[in-house]
Amino acid sequence: MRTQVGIVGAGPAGLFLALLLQRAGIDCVVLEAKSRDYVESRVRAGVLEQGTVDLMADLGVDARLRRECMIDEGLDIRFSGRLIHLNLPGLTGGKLVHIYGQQEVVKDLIAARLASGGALLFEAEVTRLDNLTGDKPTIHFKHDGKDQTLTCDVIAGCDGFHGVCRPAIPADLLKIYDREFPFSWLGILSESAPLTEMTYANHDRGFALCSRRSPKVARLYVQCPPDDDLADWPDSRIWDELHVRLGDPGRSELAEGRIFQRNIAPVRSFVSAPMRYGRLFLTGDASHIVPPTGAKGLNLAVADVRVLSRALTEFFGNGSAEQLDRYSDTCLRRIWKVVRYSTYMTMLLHRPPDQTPFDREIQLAELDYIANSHAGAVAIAENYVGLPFEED
Ligand code: RFL
Ligand code: PHB
Repeated sequence: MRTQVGIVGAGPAGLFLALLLQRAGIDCVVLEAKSRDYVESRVRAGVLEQGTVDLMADLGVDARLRRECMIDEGLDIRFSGRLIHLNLPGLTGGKLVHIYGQQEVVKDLIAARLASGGALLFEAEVTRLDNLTGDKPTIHFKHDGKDQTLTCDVIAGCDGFHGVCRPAIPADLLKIYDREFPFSWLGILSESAPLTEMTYANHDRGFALCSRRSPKVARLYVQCPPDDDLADWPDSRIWDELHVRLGDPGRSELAEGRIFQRNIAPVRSFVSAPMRYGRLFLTGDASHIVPPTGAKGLNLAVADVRVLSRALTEFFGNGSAEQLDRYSDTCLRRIWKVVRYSTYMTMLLHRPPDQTPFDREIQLAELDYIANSHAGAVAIAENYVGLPFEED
């Protein structure tokens, strides 16, 4: 097999890239290790920045999003019995976010790719990359029980944090920045009405968050110790912690319902740079992870592929590698700002086990400052709705 761009991974990064390249008339093949059913039902993000929604509109894949998404104009932070309400349009000149599950985005992108006849192979696990510094890099993968190869002009590594593309870059050429926080997130989906606003809580017992997927489905998270597993968290314990941490000790505000999905995810900031090695370009979680407190991972993956698709359009259009050569630096400027914001929100809202009384007072003073400062409120709101694209 041969193609212009071999895309490893059919998460948001790989799928958005495939649709962008297809629109530019560039041939590409997407190889995904898991089954279609598996990737379409993987529950993760929910908050889409305007830039992500605009890109879906631009690609003509926003019809279901328009019908089913929820528009979020506010963000609440509860702490010490107090409430900070951030009115997003008021603080950002009219911007807001859309709530629409990542797996719904993924379903819409897969449907569009397959409807157009574009190549997208499921259960095609990439095992090895070859010849990355030559002009015909090769992908080795297993599909239908056979070892196969895909010869490309360029490879896009969109295979997430545990993929094979980042490890294909010689370790001595990568600078790794890694910060694992001493807590995880237990996340659930529940058949119950969510709170009316997106609500983050900093409580003495730890962080909690109430988001939603529909008026009848709540997406809820609580901070837990990093080595906890789901067996440590029977339903009653989850609800007890949610009520207390979200400031509902009388259990009258937050409705309970059947929990139909649950998982525990680590909280970490990770960046590997540069995002390029020869003809291999990394995007999204393959190259960086941000703590979920900022709700940015998917949006950052989309920002990377916007830059990469433009650079590849120039490269295949007139042979110029100028934008490709700047790809890593262009992306990393946004990435570090998003890592900064996500780390800031994480440290503002969680209770690390080793938090000193001094650190706790600083945290509460910061929340008090935001509650009373327009500048403090704007700084959160403008990052939450998504920073502008400087390269535009
Ligand atoms: P993905 O989604 O991990 O997709 C990578 C794909 O590559 C495949 N793959 C391979 N395919 C072929 N061969 C191999 N050898 C392969 N190895 C791997 C995988 O099967 C997979 O299909 O990465 P991508 O596309 O970069 O997308 C990144 C996002 O998924 C991620 O950043 C977000 O989910 C992060 N995130 C959030 N982001 C937001 O923008 N807003 C949010 O509200 C938000 N909430 C979250 C989150 C992540 C969370 N978890 C689970 C860590 C909430 C949580 C709890
Ligand atoms: C979600 O809806 O899954 C969600 C919302 C806000 C976050 C993270 C995840 O910060």
